[in-house]
Parts: sequence; C-alpha cells; structure tokens
Amino acid sequence: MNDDKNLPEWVPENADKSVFATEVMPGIKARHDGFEESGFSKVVKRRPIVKRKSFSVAEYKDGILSGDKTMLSRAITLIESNAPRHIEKAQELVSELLPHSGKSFRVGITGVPGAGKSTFIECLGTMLCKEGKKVAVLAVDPSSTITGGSILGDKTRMENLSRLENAFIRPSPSGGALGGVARKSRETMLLCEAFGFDTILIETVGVGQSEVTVRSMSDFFLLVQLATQGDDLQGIKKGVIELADAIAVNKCDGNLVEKSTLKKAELAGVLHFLNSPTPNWSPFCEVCSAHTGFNVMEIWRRLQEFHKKMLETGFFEIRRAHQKREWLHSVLDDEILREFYSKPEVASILPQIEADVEASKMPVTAAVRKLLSAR
Ligand SMILES: Nc1nc2c(ncn2[C@@H]2O[C@H](COP(=O)(O)OP(=O)(O)OP(=O)(O)O)[C@@H](O)[C@H]2O)c(=O)[nH]1
Ligand SMILES: [Mg+2]
Repeated sequence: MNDDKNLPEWVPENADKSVFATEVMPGIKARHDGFEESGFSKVVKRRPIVKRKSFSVAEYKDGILSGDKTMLSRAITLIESNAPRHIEKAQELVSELLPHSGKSFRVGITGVPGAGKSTFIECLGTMLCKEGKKVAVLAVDPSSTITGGSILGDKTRMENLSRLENAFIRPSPSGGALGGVARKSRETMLLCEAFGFDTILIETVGVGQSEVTVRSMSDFFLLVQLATQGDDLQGIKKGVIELADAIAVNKCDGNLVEKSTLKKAELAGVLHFLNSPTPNWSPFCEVCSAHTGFNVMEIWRRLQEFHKKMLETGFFEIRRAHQKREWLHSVLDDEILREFYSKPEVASILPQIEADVEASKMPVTAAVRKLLSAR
C-alpha cells in the first residue's frame, strides 16, 4: 500500500517517486445549495429539455392569417432556420402566403451607426400606430453574426413601440453572409404582409452592400444623416445618396438646429445634381428630430405623397416586378454556386487545380474549363 497521498495507489512503494510527473491532487470539496458535499467540484443540474410543439404549414398559415402574433414569430423562426427540413417547410409556407403578401408600403432606412435610425423608427412607428396603421419593423444587419447584432440589439429595443398592439419588431436574423440575411428578411417581410402589416420599416446600417440589398426590397429608401459630421467622416458614400428617395437630417434639436438647417441646404444642393433613383420623383432633404418628434410626421406625409404618386404612375408595380426578377436571379446565382461547389467531383480536384494555378502550371481559363467539365 502506497502511503504517499500525492501518488496513485498503483505506484509501488519502492518506486523512485521523483520520476512520476503526475501528481494526483485531492478533489476540492464544493458546496452547492441543495446538494450535499459531493467531493466533485461542480454538480450541474440540467433543466429538462422541453421539446417545442412543431406546427404544420396549415397551422402556421391559419395562425398568421388570423392575426396570431406568436404564430408569426414562430413562423419567422422557421424561416430563419438553416436546417434543411425547416427550409423546405418554410418554403411551403411562403408559397402558401405569397398571394396574401405585397400589400404594404415598404420603407428602407439607412444611415451610419448612431445616426438615430432606430429612434426615428420608434418615433415614426408610434405615430403611425396612433393613426391606426399596422407597423412591422425589420432589420438587415450582415454584421450581426460578428457583433452579436448591433441593430435593434441591446442598445435600442424600441420599447415604446414594441408595447403597441399594432406594432411588431423583429431584429436582424443571423444568416452569416448578407445573402442569407437578405433571403430571411425578404421572406419575413412577406409573412408580415400576409399577417396584415401595412407599413414595413426596414433598418439597415450603412456597411458593405447592405444598403443596396435593402434598397432592392423597399419601395422608398430614406437616408438618415447627421449635421455634426462631415461626409467623409460619416462614411456616407456618394453611392448611398444616389440610392435615396429622401434624406432626413436627424437630431435637429438643442444646439444642433442651426447646423442641421445648414446641412439640409448643403445636401439639397447635392441631391439637385444627382439622378433620382425613382422616375418622376425629386429626392428631398428635410431636418427632423427623432427625440422631440419635430418634422417626423411631415416627412411621413411626403412619403405618402410618393406612395400615392407611384401607384398612380404605375411605377410602384414596375419596381416591385423588377425587384422580384432581380431577387430571382440573385437566389439562382447563389444556388448554382452552392450546388457547384458541393459536387464531390469538383471538391476533389479543386485543391490540386488551385495549386497548379498558383504555381503557374495551368492557365486560369483552362482550370475553369476543367472544373466545369468535372461536374
Ligand atoms: N439629440 C438627439 N439624439 C438622438 C436623436 N435620435 C437619436 N438620438 C440618439 O442617438 C443615439 C443613437 O440612436 P439610435 O437610434 O440607436 O441610432 P441608430 O442609427 O439606430 O444606430 P445603430 O443601430 O447603431 O446603427 C441614441 O443615444 C439616441 O438617443 C435626436 O433626434 N436627437
Ligand atoms: Mg439602430
């Protein structure tokens, strides 16, 4: 019997104990509420896993069409899932609800972080709900997987708006690449329309291509600007201004009133020289304060004017049709790529072909031909 407490019992008494690298330390006795001293350092009490009831496509559809918000949330979760069996079910649901969708006014809202987009949406959304409108707020944030969701994240939960019966707020899905987020947001938008929301406000942060994506799913595109920063600092690319149907210079309150008014004049001048993204519409610039509500409703009236005019001229439907066609091509492109790269014939020869191209042993065109013929 080995009486050295730091060595296991199987170590012979006459062994050279200095050669043993491993010492067995006595366990730390920890005390946990409700548990006896166990000798183990931690006792984990697991909650029983409650399996959520899964609904049929018909149940989701009926729930959404009858105005059941919980069902809408559950259906959106289904759409956001990446599991193949969920994707299939979600597609079935989207097809079922497609004839009930499309009847809202979709407004995309972009601007640099901190411009006040969420505050503006909360202010406008609350005012619209008071007018009897039904408002859904969505977000498209390709960075949300990295940052944990900056838009509609912890910072701004739109608490006042979220409490209203006529409002529905859904943070950005975590889709990884923008393509995934865009698909999920588009389908979420269709579900919200089928539910009966007549106004969809889509917030996006002005990074990468996200504003182009949101422009391509909106009827009206609003850029929220600030008076306090120069255009270079704001990172507002000229391209984004060109996408906008209007600019709101926000935070026109306190000591920023004068600066905001100057900014408005400056931006109105810029808009004058740019092409409008919408025929028969001259983009405008206005000041507002999402904090005080100053001018927010006035800006909305102009959006309504736009909506009415576009319906009258027929451009509303033309743009929607064009957007759907664009959407088809973008999904098709993604799918073709995904399918191509997942082919075992391609995956097995790709590394060697890449190496050959890197080492200039094979020209790129020949490499591409070889890969395409391997399918
Ligand atoms: N003074 C003033 N502050 C405002 C106004 N609108 C927003 N803010 C403040 O500006 C900060 C940022 O507002 P958000 O609404 O979160 O800005 P955002 O553009 O949604 O920001 P991200 O979601 O991070 O891109 C918050 O502290 C708001 O309280 C305004 O009209 N006036
Ligand atoms: Mg925000």
